[in-house]
Amino acid sequence: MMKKFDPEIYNILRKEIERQRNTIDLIPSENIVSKNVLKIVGSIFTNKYAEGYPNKRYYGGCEYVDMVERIAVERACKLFNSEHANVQPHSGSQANMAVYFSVLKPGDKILAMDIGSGGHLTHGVKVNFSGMLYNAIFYSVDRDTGLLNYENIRKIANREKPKIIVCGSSSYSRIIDFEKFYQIAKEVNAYLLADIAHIAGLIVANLHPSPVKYAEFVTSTTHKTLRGPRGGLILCKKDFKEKIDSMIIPGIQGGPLVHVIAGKAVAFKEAMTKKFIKYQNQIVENCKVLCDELKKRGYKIISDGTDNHLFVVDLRNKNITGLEGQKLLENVGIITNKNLIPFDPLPPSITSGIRIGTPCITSRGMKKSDMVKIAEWIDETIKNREKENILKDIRKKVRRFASEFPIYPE
Ligand code: DSN
Repeated sequence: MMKKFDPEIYNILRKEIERQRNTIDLIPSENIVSKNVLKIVGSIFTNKYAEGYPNKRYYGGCEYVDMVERIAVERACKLFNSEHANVQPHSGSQANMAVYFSVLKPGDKILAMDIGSGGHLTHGVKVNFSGMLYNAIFYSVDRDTGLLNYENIRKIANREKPKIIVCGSSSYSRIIDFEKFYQIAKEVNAYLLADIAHIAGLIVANLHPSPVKYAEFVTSTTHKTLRGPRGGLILCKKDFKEKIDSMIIPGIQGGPLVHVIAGKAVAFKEAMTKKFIKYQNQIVENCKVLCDELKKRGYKIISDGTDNHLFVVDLRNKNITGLEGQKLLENVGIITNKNLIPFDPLPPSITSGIRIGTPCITSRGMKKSDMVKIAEWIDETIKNREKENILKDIRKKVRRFASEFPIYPE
């Protein structure tokens, strides 16, 4: 039907399906959802307006929507052992915005990780609302080790007395000590916001410590390691329940995306299974192998390794920029993203690094032995960047290899 009515969009969709099938996706923030999540997100729940919360809606006809949202909230609380959950944020950015708007006034001080070290746009970057509205100051990773230096963070916090401390990262490949962040926040009487967008799945599987018992606020997306639909989530202590809920609606959002909330509920249920725990373990194992294989081939990794689902490669010793690396790899069907390295001399549009992660390829069923092949193709591509005949051969191999793995996991 779609093919007949709108061949233009239909054909683009076919092409995107082929692209996803025939490439190796190493972007750590991407994943592929289960058939169940895909189905419910494409369901008639998309038709319903439901501004408000269960039993307190501005629209009639919400009896089933109420059931879905209640289940999603209950499952999120159970999964993360949280006192309260709000499942309505459309994205991680809106989740962070709701937290800031709940407890900060314009001009208040935020202390967060700088973007080169792995912080996110919404952690106070100047061009983002968080940097425009608030006085953002930053901590970085240690220049020599690429690791968080908690003593240094403590010093900055004591000197600057921020109103909120933000921890959590989009490209830090090591364990984050949330307890230490909590101690620092308490010392300076700051709120603690832990943004676990990247590591939420790992936390569920106990492969990374959880910040939930420490931080007043925990925000996340639901589509990265958590492998749910594209969306956001806020977990908070019950004392902040009213503030957070009323900041999401009517504060910064209108009607919730009910079809996405239903998808979140299904994804949370999936995340409670043994299969999910096994999947998370495989992500981390794959990531370590891929990282080690690249190191063996002379690649410099920020912090010299990984404890989680991602790592950042410093490409300077290979004499290419992040942008060039991303393009070269994309040309053979390996999808990565250029990424700032700590203290990067190059701007974010070019960068000196690329970020690599394994959530997506692990969802497709790739295992440790496949990581060796992928590392070899990455290296061969970068080494032979001017030899079109070799690149052509790699492109063919990547395509054949990738197409054997499903893009619709059960
Ligand atoms: N864009 C996400 C990522 O790639 O990490 C963060 O929002």
